[in-house]
Amino acid sequence: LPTLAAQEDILTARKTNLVHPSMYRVILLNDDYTPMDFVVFVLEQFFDKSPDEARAIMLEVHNRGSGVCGIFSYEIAETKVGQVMDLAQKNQHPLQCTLEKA
Ligand code: NFA
Repeated sequence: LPTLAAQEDILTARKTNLVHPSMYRVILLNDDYTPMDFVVFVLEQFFDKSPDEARAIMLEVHNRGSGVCGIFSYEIAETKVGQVMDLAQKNQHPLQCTLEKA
């Protein structure tokens, strides 16, 4: 039978090999031209926010300059940034969306 110390070493080795994915905040930035309703639509459509949540985040961005849409793994965060930037460009709005490590 392995000693208690040896069993703990095995458990430690297993835990050490579990790499948690880094998480990233998706951030919306304020501008003077993008319509408020467009920002609310983006938050409902791409970030699964309720109408009230979406309006609160939109107003936070409008009043404070930026706001957090959600926190995701890198791949999901990058996909959401792309979706927001694509829709903004298609509608000729200057809305900016970016990520930052959480
Ligand atoms: N500041 C924009 C306006 O007054 C609204 C806005 C909110 C834009 C959040 C970008 C992000 N029309």
